[in-house]
Amino acid sequence: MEGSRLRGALDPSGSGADDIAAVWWLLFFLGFAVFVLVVAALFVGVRRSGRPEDRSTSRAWMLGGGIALPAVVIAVVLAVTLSTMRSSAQNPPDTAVEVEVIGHQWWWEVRYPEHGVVTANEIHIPVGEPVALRMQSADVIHSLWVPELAGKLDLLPERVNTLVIDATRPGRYPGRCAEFCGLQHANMDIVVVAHRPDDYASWIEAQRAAARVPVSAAAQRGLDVFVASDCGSCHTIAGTTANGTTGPDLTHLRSRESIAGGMRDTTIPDLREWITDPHAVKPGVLMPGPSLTDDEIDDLLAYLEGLE
Ligand code: HEC
Ligand SMILES: [Cu+2]
Repeated sequence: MEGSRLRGALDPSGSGADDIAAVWWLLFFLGFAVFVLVVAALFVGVRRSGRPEDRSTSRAWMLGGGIALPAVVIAVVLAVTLSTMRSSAQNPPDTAVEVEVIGHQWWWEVRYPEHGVVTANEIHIPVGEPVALRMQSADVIHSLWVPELAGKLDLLPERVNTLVIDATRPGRYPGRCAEFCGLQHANMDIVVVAHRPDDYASWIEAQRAAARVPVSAAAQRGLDVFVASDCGSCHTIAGTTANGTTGPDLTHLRSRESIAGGMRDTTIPDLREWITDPHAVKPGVLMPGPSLTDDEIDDLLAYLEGLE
């Protein structure tokens, strides 16, 4: 739910989700028609009860309603489902925008190999263009589901699965991990942001840049803390010596809308809460617990605040 608009798979904004919604409505109306038919037959049966039975009519009902009708309904549903599955598994066109999505416990790494851009928990795409998501897992099986844009597809270790998505209108489309992947599976959200082409180009441009250099003494001390306390063994900040890849890239941390798979915002109070004790926010998280003094945390925040 966002605002007063009910959102989900039945409010599609992408071709993949359009096809799936069409199948859903077909199933719904077929099911409804069969239901009406059965209820009508029940009424007729009740009204006729006690009257002598006409064998040939009841045989016609049995053959028609019990065999022919279900066979036709199931054949139609099977054909439509198979053809939708086929079209949703089609290879992307050569012109598709290439994006790599890597599932981690419990966050999403998102890479744009053509631009050298790396981000987390957000996929930015140009509206109206096919986008090939090359998906893989760094650990266990995850599954990407953005109901308004496409169906689900698993992210497996050591195998790349491709999901082609497109967005027919600009906007933000929430998604989540749809395959139980451990303790914090429910806190592994993602958002697809579909931009107009110009906005997409400027987003890419901004993300390509190295991190802002510290502008205050506190921020400089924060960068030193970041490097000295080994944050950089798990996190990359482009333009610094921090180049770890087991945690989210923080180069443009504050350009994102959330941290920790959607659990908190990128505001300073939320970042403070996270850095002070990530396990209090997300129990089991694969980031070490508190080890910093209050002063170090202040300095770190002064530095992280500038990572826009
Ligand atoms: C052992 C690896 C590791 C170390 C060391 C580590 N982190 Fe993390 N960090 C992670 C992981 C993994 C996540 C993502 C957790 C999740 O969302 O489930 C994370 C998330 C974050 C986030 C939120 C980013 C986002 O987009 O969700 C920030 C900010 C952060 N870490 C800062 C730090 C700082 C500052 C330090 C040093 C004090 C540090 N980390 C040390 C692994 C690490
Ligand atoms: Cu997952």
